[in-house]
Formats: sequence, C-alpha cells, structure tokens
Amino acid sequence: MAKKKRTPQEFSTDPAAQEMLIRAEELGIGTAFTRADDMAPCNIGSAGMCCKICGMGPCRLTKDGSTGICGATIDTIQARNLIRAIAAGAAAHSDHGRDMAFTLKAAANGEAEGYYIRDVAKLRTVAGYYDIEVEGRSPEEIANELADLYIAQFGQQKGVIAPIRRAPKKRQKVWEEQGVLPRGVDRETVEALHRTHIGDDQDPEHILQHAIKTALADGWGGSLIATDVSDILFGTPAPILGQANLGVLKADMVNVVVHGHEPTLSEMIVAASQTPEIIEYAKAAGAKGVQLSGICCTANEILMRQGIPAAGNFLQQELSIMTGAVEAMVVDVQCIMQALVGLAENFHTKIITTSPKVKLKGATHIQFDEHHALTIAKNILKEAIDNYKNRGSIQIPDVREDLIPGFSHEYINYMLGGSYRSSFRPLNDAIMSGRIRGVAAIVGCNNPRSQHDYLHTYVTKEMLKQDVLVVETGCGAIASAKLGLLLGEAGLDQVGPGLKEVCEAIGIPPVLHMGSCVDNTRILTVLTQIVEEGGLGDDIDQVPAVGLAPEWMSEKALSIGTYCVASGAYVIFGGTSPVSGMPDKVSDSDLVSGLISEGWEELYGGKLEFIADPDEMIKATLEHIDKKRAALGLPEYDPKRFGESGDARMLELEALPLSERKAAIYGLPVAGD
Ligand code: SF4
Ligand code: MSK
Repeated sequence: MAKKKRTPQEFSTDPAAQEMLIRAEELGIGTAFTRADDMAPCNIGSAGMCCKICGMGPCRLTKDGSTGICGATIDTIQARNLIRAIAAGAAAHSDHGRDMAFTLKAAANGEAEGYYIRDVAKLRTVAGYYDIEVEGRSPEEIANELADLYIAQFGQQKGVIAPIRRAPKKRQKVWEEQGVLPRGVDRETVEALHRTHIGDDQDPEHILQHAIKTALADGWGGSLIATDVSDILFGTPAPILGQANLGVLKADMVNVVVHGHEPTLSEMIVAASQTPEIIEYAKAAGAKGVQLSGICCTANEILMRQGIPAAGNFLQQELSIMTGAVEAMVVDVQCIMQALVGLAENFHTKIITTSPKVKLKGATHIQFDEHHALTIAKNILKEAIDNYKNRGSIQIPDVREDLIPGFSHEYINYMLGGSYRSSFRPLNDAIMSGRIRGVAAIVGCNNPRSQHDYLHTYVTKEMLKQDVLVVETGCGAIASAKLGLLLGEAGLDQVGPGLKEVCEAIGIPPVLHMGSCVDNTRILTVLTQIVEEGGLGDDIDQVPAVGLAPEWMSEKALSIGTYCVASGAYVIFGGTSPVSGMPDKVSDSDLVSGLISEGWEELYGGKLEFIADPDEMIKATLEHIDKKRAALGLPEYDPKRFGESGDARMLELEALPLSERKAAIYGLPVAGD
C-alpha cells in the first residue's frame, strides 16, 4: 500500500511554513518534506545494522546471530557506525573552532580586514584560564598568545587539551580514571577513524570509550574554542530585541539570507550592509535598502549579537526561497541542503557558496578570505542587489514574532546578581527551594520525518508548565522564538507558578536563547558554574538537569549528546535510534543501546537514550529531575507553594484601591469595614 502523503499542516506546525508548503504544492515544487514522504528510510541502515566500511560489503545484518563477511557482529557494527558519526560531528564543530582561532590570530596581527577584538574583557577572562599574562599587555598581544594556544589544541599529540581544566574538578578526575581525557582534537578524531577501519577495534565497549574521548575533544575543545573566539571577536551576547520567521523578509528591499554556521563572514556582511556605499547601491537598484536575515545557526550567531532577524530554522531554508523574495542565499558550512540550487532555479535567487570547503554544483562561488572580508562581503551584497531586478512574483507570509536572544553564561551570571555581585546563587537557590524544579536544555535540529517544530515546542511548553527552566540553542531555539516563548511577558502565561516568579523577579523569558549549536558549550559552562556555586552537588551529574534533542538529525547532534553525557548529563533524543537494531530478528542487538544508556551512566553519571514519544520524553525528564532533587536532599517539587509572591502579586495588589491594597499587604481591615 502506498504511503499516505502528509498535508502542509501535517508537515509543520508553523503557519509561515505551512503557507510556503501550500505555495510549493501549487507550483509543483518538491521540498525536504515531500522527499521525506517519498523516501522510506532503510530500516537496516537506520537501526545501525549495515556496514559499508570495506569493499567486501556492504554487509546487512538482519538475521539472528549473523555477521559481516569479516565476522563483525551487529554490536561491533553499531558501535563503529555510532563513533564514525560522532567523529564527523566533532570534526565539523572543531574545524569551525580552528578557523575561528586562525581568524583571531590574523586579527591580532592586524592582517584581517574589518576584524578587531571587540570583547577585551572576555579575552582577558579566557586568557586567565590558561595563565596567559594579561597585565600591561595590549589586547593584540594577549590575543596572539591565546590564538597560538588554541591553534595548538588541534594538532597536540600528547598530554591533555587545555580547555578541559574549565570542567568541574571532580569531573576531570572521572575522565582521568576512565582514560578519556582528550590529547588533541585532531588526534582523537583521526583515531576514531583508524579504530573503525576494517580489521581494527572490534570490542563495542572499547570503541564507545573512544567515542566519549572524541566527543569530549569537541565539547571541551573545538566547540568551546569556537564559542570563546566568536565572543572575543564579535562580542559576548547580551539580550537584544530580534524577530523570527519568514515574515522578516521585506517586499521592498533586497533580501539576503545568510545560512550555515560560521559568524566570520556573516558578521562582515552585517557590517557591509550598513555602509553608505551598499545602501546607495541598493537604492540605485530601486530597493529601499538591504534586508539581512539568517537561517540555521548563522541566524543564531548574528541574531544574538546584532539583532539581525532569523528567517527560520533548518527546514525553512527551502521555504525562504519559495517566497520568491530572496535575491541571494549566502551559505558557508554545515546543514546546507544540496536541493537549494535546483529549487532556486524556479525563482531568481542566487545561491552563493563562500567556504573553500563547501561548493554546490550550479551555485555561484565567491570565496571567503578573512584577510579581505569586508571587500568580499560588499561584493556578495552587490551580486544580490544586481539580482533585485530579476524578481518575479513574491509571497511573503505575514508571520513573524519578536524575541529576546543573547543569554550567554556571562550575561546569566550578571543578570542574576548585578554588576557588583554577579553570581549563580539566585539560580541555585531557586532550584534548591523548588521554585525552579530543574533545568532542561532543549537543543538541536529539525527533521522532516517528524512534524516541523512540533516536538521542540510541545516538549518546551510542557517543561515550562512544570516549572523547569529551559535553555535552548540551534534550530530548537528558533522554533521557540517563532512561538513567542523567548519573550519576557509573552511566554509567562504558559509557565508554572514558581518559574514564573523567578522570571518576573529577574526580568527574563522562561526560555533562554543561548546561541548556535556550537554554543552548547555555554550550557556546559552554566552547569559548571551551578556546581561551583554550591548547594547542588559537586559535579554536573548531580544537578537536576536534562538535555533533549527532540528533532535531531545531524552527526553534530550525536557528538553534542555524547559530550554532554560524558559531562554527566542525561540526554534524550527523539526520532529513531541509530543503534536500535531489530530485537525481534537479532537477539543481542540491544547491547550498544544498553552500553550508551546504563553503561555510560555507571561510568559517567550521564546516559544517552532515544525516546520517540514526546510524552514519554517529558515523563523521563521529570523523573530524572526529581530523582536528582531527592538525591541532593532537596524538598519535593510542589507547585502549590509558589505563585503568591514576586512581581505578579505586586501587580495584582497595585490594581486594588489603596485601602484594599494596605489591607492585603498588612492584614489591616479594609477602610469602611
Ligand atoms: Fe562487511 Fe566486515 Fe567489510 Fe563491514 S568491515 S563491510 S562487516 S566485511
Ligand atoms: S543548524 S546542526 S540543523 S541545530 Fe546548527 Fe540546526 Fe542542527 Fe544544523
């Protein structure tokens, strides 16, 4: 029987996406959604039971006890497939970090046109972690030494990568005992590939230990370096007003959408778009100016620092082009669909690739070079402006939502305590008292196999009702933004009483946008600071916190999930498990699932599980949070104890006549009684 095709409403919960999917249907244009309907996933490959590592295969293991031609068992094959995915994810993040470190070096030497050290305070703080002398030295001197140290982390052969020292002491000890302290970022990634070559490491447990080491080299290495350097060069994010969804595109302006992950070029495009030269050039072409917006994590990078609007998340890259109003989509690395070029042929949109690592057949390539970044950014914008005259019919959904992104861990620290006593104490206290039941980091991608944004937003809303503070990154953060959950007041009517009090008292949204997918390291830092503040245990695995990636799809997500588990977190992924096997056909196929769950929990205190049902996901999250609360001896979560204090109560009181207000506050009789 042919598989039922989904409707636009079944494809996405987002009205803007639905409108564009209807347009796609009318124009007879396919998208990732329709291709997902047409392409049934291979049930052997998706369960991790296919090996194509050597030319004797591919070997598909579907029968009880069967092995590959070399004798590899399903457990070995699953572990090998998983570590290879983690290594690819770690490589993607870490190569991003390496490029950022080289840009820092060039900027410090005055060789990077348009770049300078914008956040000297962060530079000095980061340098301090590594005992780099800061007193009496210029920012450029400090940056030069830091860049050298960071560049060295990638090729280091022996010892331990330096940023590891920023993890809680007890956690570092766990890693030392397990022998998983990463020596060098590249070394661990290369070894993951070596170990999984035909005829190498065949012991699933042994392979998975190296998976942990590889992921740690990402989370506490390459990714952390990427975040640090981005902040130093472009500024540490702080709350700023932004907008999200396709309605940010403008009918009377040249629309340039930047898509991918690296902030180096997109920041320069932002700067170039604001120069009189480019504004005049756009006006001469008949437009009112240039409207920049972003997709995926490039969107997050420029949204949280510059307030540049986000046109959407991963599954909206095609839909933004479908508006007919995009003159150019400028892409760098990661999460760029090959379908963009063919799709753009139906409209006038130019797809412009910019990274020396990423080319798409049929796209225009304008290679980025940090030494001439501003000039290149202007050339890209001029290409887009020249294309404005070629626009055909347009349809921009009138759907957009305000949001406040930019909650770096530095800002959270400041907002909790103020300028003179910045501290995580109020957050720890709120968790300890039960006002905040726990913390959920809801991160990751979209996946057209499930309804776009549904799992993200459903799980997020349920967490808020349960007084769980939510922090988000990546495409999940953009999903919440589109729903209005990243606004102070807007989200609060959907929030439990205790969390609401905290949000009102501090003046924060109930969902904190913490950046792009490479910025999940900010979450590690928050967890570390919570531990260091005291009262919630002495290691990350004791904090009542859970990580969730309900709509994951990328290999980077697997690396992120694994480094969070290694750091002590319970991590739940939605969708299908890449190591599920087929228990009805292969008897021992749950070995790897067990190793990454109970096995890793025993070794690291964190575990990785795949739970497709969102209600089960929520149940498991709350149970874990409550279990951790109980282990810390904290009071049982009870929402009835909260909701009667704080600003909300004050607002209610202010609405009363004076005599009643006094009566309510001081217990006095109401005048006239
Ligand atoms: Fe088959 Fe073994 Fe080659 Fe994998 S490594 S393809 S299981 S023969
Ligand atoms: S962009 S990795 S779809 S979060 Fe970072 Fe979004 Fe996932 Fe790409």
